[in-house]
Amino acid sequence: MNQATTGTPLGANPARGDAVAMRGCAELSIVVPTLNERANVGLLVARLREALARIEWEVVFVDDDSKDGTIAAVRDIAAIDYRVRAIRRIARRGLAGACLEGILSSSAPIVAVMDGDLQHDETRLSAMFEIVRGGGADMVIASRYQEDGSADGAMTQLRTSGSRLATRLAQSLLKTPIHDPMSGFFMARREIVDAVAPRLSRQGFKILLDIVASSPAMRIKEIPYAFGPRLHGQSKLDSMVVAEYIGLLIAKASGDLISTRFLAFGMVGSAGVAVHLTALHALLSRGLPFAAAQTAAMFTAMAFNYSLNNAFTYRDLRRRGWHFLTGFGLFAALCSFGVVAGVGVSSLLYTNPSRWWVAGLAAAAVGTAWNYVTNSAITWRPR
Ligand SMILES: Nc1nc2c(ncn2[C@@H]2O[C@H](COP(=O)(O)OP(=O)(O)O)[C@@H](O)[C@H]2O)c(=O)[nH]1
Ligand SMILES: [Mg+2]
Repeated sequence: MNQATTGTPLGANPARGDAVAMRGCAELSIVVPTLNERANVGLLVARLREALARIEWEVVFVDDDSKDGTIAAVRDIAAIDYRVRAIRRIARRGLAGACLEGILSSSAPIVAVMDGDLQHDETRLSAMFEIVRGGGADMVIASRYQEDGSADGAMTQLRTSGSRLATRLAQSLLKTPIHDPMSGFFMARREIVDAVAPRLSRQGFKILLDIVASSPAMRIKEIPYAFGPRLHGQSKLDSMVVAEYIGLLIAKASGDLISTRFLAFGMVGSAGVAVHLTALHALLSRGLPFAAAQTAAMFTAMAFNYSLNNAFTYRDLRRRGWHFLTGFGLFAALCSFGVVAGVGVSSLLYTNPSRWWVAGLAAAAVGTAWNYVTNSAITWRPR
């Protein structure tokens, strides 16, 4: 029996005594990524209750298995407030991926992302909501750098300059007119995110930039806010975030041809070549026979590449403990095939001795592509 014949929501049959839940989903889903924010979540929910008194809202905390018991704190609040939900992610890291997962887990027609550390001014949410609901924009960004907005209370001089530089880079590379493409505080119509979700990077910090770059026809408005100081806990922004950010810019500027991960993999590979040559030189100068020196240098470079890739390139899928060791076995085996494939291609191309470098470059490209594709699919496959 369907809705047309029963006049009730799909699947429910009152004649059979089914209960019909008539409460629809919220009008606004707020996604809050958290990593060790136990001391902040209760206060944030209290502030949301006050700021959103006239809106049907829900909040989804997406926690990357914080060690400080953040998820337990969220569940305590959820036990008394049905609008509070929790997602606990295990063995995964990454702000962008957490935000995306939270958005995709929710159903409200309008979604927002904000930090869990009280640095984002929740009193701006209702104004943002009115703009999106009223059709004034597809997305509203709460911006730190408009006339009345400020970041004075929260950032050190170095971070302010770094953030401004990153903003300029984003603006010129992506040709985005927005003032604060680095903001982590925004709201959008659900369809906007749904449409581009499969293409968004799950690594890194900057999901907003990624959504904006992937949705050229979107109508955006910015409203100012004061970026407040962190009350409890510590910032998780580290130097890797800067590297990931540059990777994201290059990925977007190349129309997603070059992914952040591939770029990192390539950079680690280039550093590995230097390690290989240094080790080879050192071992040869100690009088080791060439074959032995070459084998030892190769393993040193592989161990170096594997460890660096595990720590940075695939930091969100990092292998630990016993899995670290088995992963090295996989990596070494796959890369050995990469050498064979590279040598095969270069011998096919090596027809003219004066163009030796063409064959050499082709070997490096084929080897790198093989290593990247197979190791992404096997050694660091998403678990
Ligand atoms: N789920 C999840 N949340 C994160 C991660 N890194 C940071 N966060 C959260 O993202 C928000 C912004 O991070 P924060 O360290 O305050 O960045 P900052 O304000 O730029 O210094 C906070 O709510 C953090 O708890 C992560 O890897 N996973
Ligand atoms: Mg913060």
